Amino acid sequence: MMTNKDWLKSAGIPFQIATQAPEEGACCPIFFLEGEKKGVLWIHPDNCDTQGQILREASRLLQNTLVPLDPLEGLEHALAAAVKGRLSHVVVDETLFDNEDIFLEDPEGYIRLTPSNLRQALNLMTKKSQVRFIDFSTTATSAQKNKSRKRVLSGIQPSGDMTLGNWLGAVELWKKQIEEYPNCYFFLADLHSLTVAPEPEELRERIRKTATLLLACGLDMERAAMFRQSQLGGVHTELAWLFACITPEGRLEQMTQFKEKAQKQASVGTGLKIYPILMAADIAIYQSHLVPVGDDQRQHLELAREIIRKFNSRYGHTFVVPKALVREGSTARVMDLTDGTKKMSKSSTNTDGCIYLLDSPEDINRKIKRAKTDAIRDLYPDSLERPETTNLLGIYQGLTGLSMEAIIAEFEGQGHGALKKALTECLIAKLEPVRKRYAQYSADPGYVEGVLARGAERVYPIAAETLSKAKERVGL
Ligand code: AQP
Repeated sequence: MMTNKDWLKSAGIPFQIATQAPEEGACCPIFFLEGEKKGVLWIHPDNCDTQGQILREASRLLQNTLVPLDPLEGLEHALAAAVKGRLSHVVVDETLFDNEDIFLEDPEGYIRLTPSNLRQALNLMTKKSQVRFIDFSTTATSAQKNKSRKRVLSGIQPSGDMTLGNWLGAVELWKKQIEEYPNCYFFLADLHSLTVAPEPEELRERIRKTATLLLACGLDMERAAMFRQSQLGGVHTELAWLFACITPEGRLEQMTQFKEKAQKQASVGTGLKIYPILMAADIAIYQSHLVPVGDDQRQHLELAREIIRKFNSRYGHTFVVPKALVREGSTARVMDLTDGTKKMSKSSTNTDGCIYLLDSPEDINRKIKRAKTDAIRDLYPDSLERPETTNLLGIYQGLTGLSMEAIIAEFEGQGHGALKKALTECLIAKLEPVRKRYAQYSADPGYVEGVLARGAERVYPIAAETLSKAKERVGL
């Protein structure tokens, strides 16, 4: 019987036999789909837990036949069947091409292919079967493997006072990541915040305030690293230039955030448009695997993945292709209290629509009291018809961790007044320790500076190494 190696050899596809077993979870499993039609699915090991999506895709491709999913050991059945033209479909997870090496289990050991070898093999299959590429990895699942190797990176712009949106949508998620991953890097996107043209003194103060507030939120920066984007001698911007040279301008104009922010500015700086390129560089320079972001940043992250993949395919594998970690549920996008269709934003001019983390109990009370609602007495979420009520319920859910059913039951027959009262009490109680810790850290600016300096020192070697590799790849 023809083995994997025989087949690859006869097809003229270069491969290597790995002498050592790849690290755990690095082998690419293959699923054989047996329905009315037959197919093969190649999935990146990291994405195997997205079984629901895999099954949906498989059923769709196999024209809605119910598909049992059986892991296959080894490649030979799949390859042999494909060669003989017995497979109607080959479905390949695009994420496979993001790795420097692809490992396949073989009865005699491990076969190591490069992404271009895999492409060659697939090209041969195309002659007999329909080959489709599907990206199973746009967002990471909670069951990420090899956490100790994964780098988590996220940032925040010091473009105003931090809001409840930043807190529930990002910082609370960061706290969890620090507990789970030993390599978490958080940075102040001070270069990005120049896109809204702040006054220099104001920017300096906001940088100080944001760093202090992040510590006050309880982020353990002894375990994670916190630093300023502009602190590292230009490595972020230099990589951004390499990326700018391969990014089509038209993609930048499609970004929703650019369109929204450009509308608010009398004169639009180029920085606002190329913001996502700098973001791609921020992520790629640390070889980041996971990027926790609020729902509003999902589009930028998709573009970052596109840019990084383009660089990898043009110049050879250089960067890890990152995945978004988006907070699920109601707090993925916290909305403005006075307009439930607008995101709560720290740079918003309507301060009544935002709860800031340093708001006094009186401010919180006043803002929640004035928050827009509707005339329907019963409380239930409906984001299209009742965006403001949905937002208040969602914030309450984010703060209490209760299920929506439990919240609806809690306020049954009571209306918005009762919800607002409970929400106000909860917000005051949750933000009080943040305000206290903020006062403590503010009294010790040297400590905050020290955290930033240590963070920069920790991440700089990674950034410098990545940049020099990227420069070498492009011919510099
Ligand atoms: N309203 C929100 N709901 C959920 N998540 C949010 N984030 C921001 N607003 C919300 C998340 O907070 C992180 C840091 O955001 P950023 O500073 O990088 O920029 P942003 O997304 O543009 O946040 P703002 O507050 O709206 O800032 P400005 O007003 O300067 O544009 C990100 O992970 C973001 O998703």
